[in-house]
Amino acid sequence: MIYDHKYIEMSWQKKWSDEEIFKADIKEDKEKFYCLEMFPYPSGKIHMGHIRNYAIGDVIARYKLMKGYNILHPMGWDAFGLPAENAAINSNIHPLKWTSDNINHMKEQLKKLGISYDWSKELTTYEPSYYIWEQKIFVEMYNKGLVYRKRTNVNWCPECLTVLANEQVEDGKCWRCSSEVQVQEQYNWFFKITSYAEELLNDIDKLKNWPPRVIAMQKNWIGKSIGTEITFKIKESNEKLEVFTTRPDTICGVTFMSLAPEHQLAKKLIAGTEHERDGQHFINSILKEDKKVRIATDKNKRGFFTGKYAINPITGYEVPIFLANFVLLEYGTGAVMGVPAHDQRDFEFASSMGLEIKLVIKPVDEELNDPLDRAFVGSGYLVNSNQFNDMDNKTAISKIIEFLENNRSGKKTVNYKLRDWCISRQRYWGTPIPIVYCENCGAVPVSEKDLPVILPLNVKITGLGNPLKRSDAFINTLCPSCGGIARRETDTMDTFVESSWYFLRFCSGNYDKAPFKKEDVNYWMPVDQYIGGIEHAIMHLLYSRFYTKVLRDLNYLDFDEPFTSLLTQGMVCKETIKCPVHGWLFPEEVKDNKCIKCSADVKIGRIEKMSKSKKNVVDPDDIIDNYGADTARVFVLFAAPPEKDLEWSKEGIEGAYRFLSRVWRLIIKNINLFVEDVAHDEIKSVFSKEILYHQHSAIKKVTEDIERFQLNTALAAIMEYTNSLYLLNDKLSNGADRKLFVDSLETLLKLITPFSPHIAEELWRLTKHLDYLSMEKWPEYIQDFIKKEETILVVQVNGKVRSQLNIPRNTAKLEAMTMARENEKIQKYIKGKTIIKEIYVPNKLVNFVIK
Ligand code: ANZ
Ligand code: ZN
Repeated sequence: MIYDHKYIEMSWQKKWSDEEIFKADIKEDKEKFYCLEMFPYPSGKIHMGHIRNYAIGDVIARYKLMKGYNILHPMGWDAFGLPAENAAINSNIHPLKWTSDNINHMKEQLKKLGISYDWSKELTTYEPSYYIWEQKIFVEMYNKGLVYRKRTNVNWCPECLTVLANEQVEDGKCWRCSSEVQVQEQYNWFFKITSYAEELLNDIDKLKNWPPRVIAMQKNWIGKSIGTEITFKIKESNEKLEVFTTRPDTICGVTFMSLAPEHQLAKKLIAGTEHERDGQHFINSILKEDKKVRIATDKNKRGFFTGKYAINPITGYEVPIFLANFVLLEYGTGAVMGVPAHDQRDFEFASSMGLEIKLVIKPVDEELNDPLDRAFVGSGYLVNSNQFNDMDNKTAISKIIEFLENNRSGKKTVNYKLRDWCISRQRYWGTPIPIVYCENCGAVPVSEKDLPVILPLNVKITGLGNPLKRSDAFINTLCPSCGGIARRETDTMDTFVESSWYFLRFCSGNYDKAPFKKEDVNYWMPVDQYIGGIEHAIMHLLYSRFYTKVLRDLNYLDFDEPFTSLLTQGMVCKETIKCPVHGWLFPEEVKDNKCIKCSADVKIGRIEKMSKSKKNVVDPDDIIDNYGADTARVFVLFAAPPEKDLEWSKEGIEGAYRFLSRVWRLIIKNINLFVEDVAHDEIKSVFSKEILYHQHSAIKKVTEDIERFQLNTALAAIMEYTNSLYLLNDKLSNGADRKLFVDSLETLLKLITPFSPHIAEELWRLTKHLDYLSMEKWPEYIQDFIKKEETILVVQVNGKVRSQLNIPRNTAKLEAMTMARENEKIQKYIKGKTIIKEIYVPNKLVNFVIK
């Protein structure tokens, strides 16, 4: 009987699906386990990264199922978003058709992997039955004051004709199309995520099973900072300048002020002065700079003197006010008091502008260069600071705050780097924002009974602007409040909104009375294991955490955090080939290490993340066709621990296939043992104990490794176990041992089930089992069988007994000899001598012959 993976995989996928064995239902008497992989964007085809993500998830889901948990393991489609619209522009296919075709294809591919999904809960975010609830929640958030509309400077991509979130701007370029991002002022809708900043930060403590790296990224993004807001009067003006500082102790060292060029005071300060034109020019030039570059310490500081002065509330000194590129509008108050002696950016700015550098903190046991060659940022005591002189700077902070508060020119504050979430997109293929604009009433949310606001399918997508703006049928409506003529909002929601709650919707399948049932989410949530890429470490996870808290406050659910445990899997990489003339090449474009186009020597070997542009992708379909899904799964799981990058190799695939074939042959050649009727005698023989030893050691190792997500070493242990079974197989004799051996073969099949479920099920059925192996109980190990019996090893030197050691029975020769040689007593005899012969009798004796 040969291992016919194609037939086996097809037939088991059909059985599992026909009998719905992975269908999830609430069972109050059972402990639940919600296993979730980040749902994919239906871009067209499954890639190796998906296979890895889903294979890892499936091992965990199937393992927990066998451990007796009630499992929820769903799958769906993050189906709104730009690529569909771009496909419409480029190939004139409707986004709906493009996306749904992709979904159908990818679903076929996914089904061929044999993942234990409950497909009955499948969801697709472009369905009105999904986004209706998103719109309802939007309205509820609006009514609660968690949504607002504001005119802001936004990052505008001139290519995609859309606003980009800060996170979507990379090096001043659009993350999608790499065009230069522009700054534009326009109305946008925001979710008030900042009102949850403190809770989002504090609740990180509840995320015990999240990777430390992701936790650090979340904390950083929220960016809490405790400081002081100080008010400086502006000379000969009624205006005031508010700054945010974490170092009020340095206030007497302020020698200039700097303002974000976008600050509302910037234009006012220069208006009507001789500086106006140059200042405006300066402002425009800064707006184009990338914000990350602006605040970097090593980048050129640029400033523009406004001609105005600010007055220090403590010293009364007057200092010049600048507009400066390194001050950002979004942080603090958008204005900074410049203390060049104690802040490196200010130091660089002052140095390049020729401004005064005034030392106000001196270290206790260190001499500073005079003049300073860089800012002194350490602690010390105050100098040049009037009544605060000689105080240590920690004390001075509270004293200065006290002084400022008494004089109404300052107060303690907390600042967060986190900004409100801009959720509007000037795009067609998304959830319509359920707002109408009425001449009398202004912006009014759509009434609940009129939801969903359906995205019209009948529109022309030309690539220019938002097609909804040209759809009269969509735009024209009546005001829900006064019944007058009104126009619909044409912005749609950021697709991150859909992915902020899909995991909740899964709990109630396709429920049509509400986004989900409270009792369902309270049973299934939080997700016990979430698995996905590190690229979602910030936005998606933060937004989902925020949305969960909002829904809690809207009384939809009773918990605070959506994901108990998070695993971020590494990338799938492969060697690349590069021609000095033609760039990246496919393997077919190379012959004898030369480019077939130009015969130049190519460079082979740089390992890169698989990507179409680098021509190093592998099509999962080919592997599944040629080797089978089980092989593909075993390969990706064995080649690296889940969180590390994985390097593709053909040898690896072939190795995985050989391993599965070995398992296949082992069972097939013993198939008759499974029907033999032998008594289960007492376990007495040494051989029986050996079988049990290997069996239970394997159970222990594989179980513990899966629990720790060491899926690669779990597989290594299974491979080792398979080898042991082959060796034991040759020594099989009496009836009792045969029974035990059958049992240990069954254990092997159970252990491989989460990794390669199809072959496991097939062999289970071939060995006369009628139930699904996928539903069998996970084996438990018995500690007693793993303990190795001890034996006394006599150690001689030149034939005389010099020591005796207790060692585990059947210790390998090398190990036994090492223990004997390193024994203290023996060392006395052999140290400095040459061993000319070593005699070894297993389990009994070692003799060193020395000279
Ligand atoms: C004066 C000062 C003196 C400062 C000193 C630091 C050291 P964190 O810790 O990240 O919260 N700052 C404030 N608002 C800013 C903005 N909009 N753009 C750029 N920089 C801004 O940083 C707080 C410090 O960053 C503040 O404290 C301010 O500089 C600067 F010896 O004020 B400091
Ligand atoms: Zn109205």
